[in-house]
Amino acid sequence: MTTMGTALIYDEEMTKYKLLWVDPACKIEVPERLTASYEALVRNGLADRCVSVPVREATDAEILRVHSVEYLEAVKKTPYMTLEDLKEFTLQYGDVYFHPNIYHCAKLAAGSALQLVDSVMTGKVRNGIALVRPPGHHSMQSAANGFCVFNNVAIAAHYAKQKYGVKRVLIVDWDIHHGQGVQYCFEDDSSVLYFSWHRYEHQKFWPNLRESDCDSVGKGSGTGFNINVPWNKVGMKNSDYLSVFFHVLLPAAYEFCPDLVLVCAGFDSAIGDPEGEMCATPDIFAHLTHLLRNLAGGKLCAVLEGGYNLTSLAQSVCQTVQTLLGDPLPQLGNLSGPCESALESLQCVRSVHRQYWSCFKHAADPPSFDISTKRAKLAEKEEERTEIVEKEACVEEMVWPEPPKRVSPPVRAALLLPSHVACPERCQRINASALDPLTVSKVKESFLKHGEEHVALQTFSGLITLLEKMENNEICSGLALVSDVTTAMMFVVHHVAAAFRKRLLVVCVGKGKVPSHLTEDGNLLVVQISSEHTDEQTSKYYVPVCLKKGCSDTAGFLQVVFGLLLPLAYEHNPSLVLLVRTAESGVCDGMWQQLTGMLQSFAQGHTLVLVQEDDKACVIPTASTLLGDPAPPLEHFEASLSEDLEAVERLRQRLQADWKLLQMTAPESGGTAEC
Ligand code: Q7Y
Ligand code: ZN
Repeated sequence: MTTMGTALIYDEEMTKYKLLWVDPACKIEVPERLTASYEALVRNGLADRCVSVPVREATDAEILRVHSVEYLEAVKKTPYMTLEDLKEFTLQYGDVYFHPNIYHCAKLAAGSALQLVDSVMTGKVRNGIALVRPPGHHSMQSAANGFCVFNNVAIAAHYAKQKYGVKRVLIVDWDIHHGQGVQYCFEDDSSVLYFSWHRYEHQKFWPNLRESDCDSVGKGSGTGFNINVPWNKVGMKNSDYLSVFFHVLLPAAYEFCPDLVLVCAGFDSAIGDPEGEMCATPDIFAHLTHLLRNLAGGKLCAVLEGGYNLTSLAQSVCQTVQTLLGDPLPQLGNLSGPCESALESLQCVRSVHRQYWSCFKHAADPPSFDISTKRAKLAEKEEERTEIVEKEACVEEMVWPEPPKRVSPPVRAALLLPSHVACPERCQRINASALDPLTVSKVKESFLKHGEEHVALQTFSGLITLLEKMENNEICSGLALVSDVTTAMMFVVHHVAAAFRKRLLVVCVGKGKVPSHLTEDGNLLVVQISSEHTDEQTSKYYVPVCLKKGCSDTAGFLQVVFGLLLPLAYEHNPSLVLLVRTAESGVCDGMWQQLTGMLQSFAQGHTLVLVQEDDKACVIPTASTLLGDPAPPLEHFEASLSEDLEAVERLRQRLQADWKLLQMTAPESGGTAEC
């Protein structure tokens, strides 16, 4: 596969409608939302790097897959209405406004989503984003709602199924509002998994629906295919969002195994937004996008929904697009654990879904306190009005640093290979340079077995070159095919500690000795996944995971990746990742590529992969992933052994006191969660 692009759909026409009368609820939905986003993409040189795809109008037939004839016919009349008629027409719906040009724009918005689906499904591009107005996710079969006229993403999901025979569509709605329109549309449909997180505050936040709570799981054959995560407090942070991805969305999404991912990409969930009042920073969207990038072979279509702070919106859009383009991810610093309220939500969602998804089979019971009591209690407190006013004032003044520029090193992947192994396309071959005499003597002393000196010295020198080039940001990632992977790993760990004092994450796949004795200073975190039982350890920096069936157990492996590895790695925040595949690791290429891809979330993509020489068949797939190609989708897999899941769960419980991102249950207080 050659490098494939990212589609960008934008048309100025969609800025050509606005609110024509006074309505405080609607005044935030302005044309500048689109121009600010697009101009930021242009300013950062991102628009130029995308494939520009033209808009089109959705046809009546396409719109009618989701909406009723009566509703479509009614909206069709709005271009001819007087101002008074438009106001009158608007009144029958909630939190939306009409304008003589909005019908045209709504057809373009839906059509943009369809153009995006076409571009991705025909392979013209790998992924893409559509910057559209009006948004879509609140609009229902026969009603406009929440600034939405036609349900762009729902229409796109139907279209993908019908035109391309897509069997399973995942819709990720990271907008801060519940896309009830999407939920209603696919409630009884098991071919569409709808995930939404949303500000809820025990039903006190708009649209105040009982069915936005986490116990709305879908109906009929669609039962289990609707996942709602309510946020019951404002001020949620990056850690809260990531926790929900690790412990809810990603396990379910991988088990669902979508052929296409659609994102209701609303950015009112970002800091500074007057609607969301959350505190997640724009760079979180780089990570959310990346974490979805290896589903469905990378086929991802993001369609703009909300986002009302123009600065926050524009930054978030840029972060999303830059990840779609495959640029290295920004490091997310100082992550804490999820707050107590987020933990309550996590626990509720996982417990209601444990009967539908095998990844949640061992989820804890729901929190012991009665949620409905809590809701009632909250309803009593009516002095909350003043509190809300204060909060809004605070949001106005919200400031956050602009995300730093994400720079791509000139070389994406550099390879250290024995001369008889060909270097794959698009990669750079690294030649070992001469080592200085001091290093040579040190290396000889500590690492060399007798008789292999020449080969090993060359390897070590090559590894040092790779590390230095990464340190200088000349290359992004490296892959070394070595004759003794264990020694090479020990060498790299020692060298990194001595020369760079970096925070290092070592992920070792397969059996063998690991540098577990070097973890005292907190700079080194070692996670080993193998079929080998290791004695119970007490260090928080050495995490040996045993899977009975080894790394070929896809479900077990994913449980480890989402439940342990990613949370640990995000919290450790390494500046270098060392990924090691020992001989006979048993890991299949598909899983290995998923792992390699996901680990590029860290250290601005600086990953050094070590592979045993006789495993040379994996050089091409590994290099492809390091170059940014999405991993192929995993084939259907069996649920993993109960005893493995229980062992992973025990490990998680042991570690969660030290690593807060591993937490997925609320403390047994039943009290008032504070954020
Ligand atoms: C719809 C939206 C779509 C609270 C007032 C309630 C609700 C406005 C609808 C929002 N301050 N306003 O943003 S993504
Ligand atoms: Zn929204």
